[in-house]
Amino acid sequence: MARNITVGAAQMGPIARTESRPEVVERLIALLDEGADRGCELVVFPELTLTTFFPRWFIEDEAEIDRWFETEMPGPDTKPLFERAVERSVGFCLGYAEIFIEDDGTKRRYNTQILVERDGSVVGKYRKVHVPGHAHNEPDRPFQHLEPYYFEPGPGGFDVWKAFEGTVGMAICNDRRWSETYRVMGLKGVELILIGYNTPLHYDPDPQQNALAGFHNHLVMQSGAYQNGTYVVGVAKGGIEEGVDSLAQSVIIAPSGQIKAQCITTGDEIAVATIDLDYCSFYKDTLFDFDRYHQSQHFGIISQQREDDG
Ligand code: CDT
Repeated sequence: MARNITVGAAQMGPIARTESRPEVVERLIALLDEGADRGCELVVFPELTLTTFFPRWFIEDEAEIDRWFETEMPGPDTKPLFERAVERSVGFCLGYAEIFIEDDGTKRRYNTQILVERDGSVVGKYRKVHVPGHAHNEPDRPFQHLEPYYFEPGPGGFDVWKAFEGTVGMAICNDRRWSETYRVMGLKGVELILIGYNTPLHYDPDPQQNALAGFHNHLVMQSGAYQNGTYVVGVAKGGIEEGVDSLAQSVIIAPSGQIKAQCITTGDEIAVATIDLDYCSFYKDTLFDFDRYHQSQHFGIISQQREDDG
């Protein structure tokens, strides 16, 4: 028995600051169509897919900030993507900036990703937990990375959903560097983790890491896949966007840790692979059989450390 599903890593090239949502959605639909033509049942888009990576600018005016965020999904601009997905019977995963209003009126901003089934229904929403960069204006940097200024960490942690004939989880960009991200979903039986990313090739706090950006990107996702017996799809918004060069190299990784498909450009491109979700069990039922071998009693510190540090 095999549980085959064809997935596409729908990498995007740069999005200009002036590019409108409808223009971006046209690009997404073109990628979705190519994926559908190549047999995809699920297409994965990057982090903050709908706009340029706006956290590189310090914006003070609240109305101007709000313009980078979505208040509904689908909204008028994203509806055509949902409609085309239903027409082509292709599911998708989409990253965007979300404004969420609590019942008491509190306004929250998250870096969010949703999983949409082939019938257009939203089956899961994930809000980025690890929010990297700096919270204050630092105009002397070559460019800024103000995610903590714009987003609060998602309160929901790492969930998994029954979808696409398997168990699917999500993470966003910096989350992929933390082994706990994968392990929490691994303990919940994840078989396919979908990750969008925007990773500048220049890391200002320690530029000696710049040359290793591509290596580290694959290192963390391949390890996460192997150590948890799961597929990982990592999808970039790459290329030179508003003067900032970002990593591309989007990939589909097998539970063995091997790369099954990879984008070769830094622009809009889809890498496609047919994956057998049953293949996860070769790792989940052997070396990484958590029920038999995982010694969770030694790992309490992982969840206590933040509280202990105050
Ligand atoms: N978007 C995102 O999370 N990027 C980070 C780099 C930020 S460096 C301040 C990443 O881990 O790729």
